[in-house]
Amino acid sequence: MEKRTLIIGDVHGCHKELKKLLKNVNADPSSDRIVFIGDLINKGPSSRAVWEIFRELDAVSIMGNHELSMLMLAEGKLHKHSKYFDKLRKEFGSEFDDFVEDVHNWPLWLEDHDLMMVHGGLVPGLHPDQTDPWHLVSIRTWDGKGHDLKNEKNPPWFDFYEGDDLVVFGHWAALGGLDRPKVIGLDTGCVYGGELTCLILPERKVVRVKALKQYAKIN
Ligand SMILES: [Mn+2]
Repeated sequence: MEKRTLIIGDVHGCHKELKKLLKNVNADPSSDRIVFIGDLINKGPSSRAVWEIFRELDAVSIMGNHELSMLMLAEGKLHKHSKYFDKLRKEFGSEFDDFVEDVHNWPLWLEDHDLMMVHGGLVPGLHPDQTDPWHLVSIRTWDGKGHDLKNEKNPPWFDFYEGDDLVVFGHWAALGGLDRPKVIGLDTGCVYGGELTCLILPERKVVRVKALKQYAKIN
């Protein structure tokens, strides 16, 4: 049997729901390839518990906007106050440096045969290696220039997508998931009281678990 690839949507600290989802799909690190689509941290109950599960699974994760901001703050490349950053430092304590080092190695996208995984999405006409990392982790809509990536008056980035790869992304909880022949959205807003989603390839099966509660307000 072909090895399964399990791709998990935006967890945002929802460790209980993650455990349940992994159980429901019978995730097995010795036989499954397990990929997170990014934004494992912040907003929800425990970023650290999610990271610990992630490490036990020997999984890989794509960089999310929350991880990229955290890295830039940790490396002193971004100067702004972040309540998330202070909270992460406190929560991870002596493990914080290991956590940052781990995240530092996460890819901005993963391309594998006919599969492309990215947290936000693809800028029309550009391969990810030609794209600004911030755009990859945060794009929702496309204005033709890249100045405003989340104006819902503009069309979503995936309306422009004409490639052959199956693109799997997260980041856009308000969509409630997306299922098009060549584009699958996995953020179903667990931390906002929605669901946590896992896509199983190659069968293209979607498994969801309901959030135990609403942990944050959607913005
Ligand atoms: Mn995100």
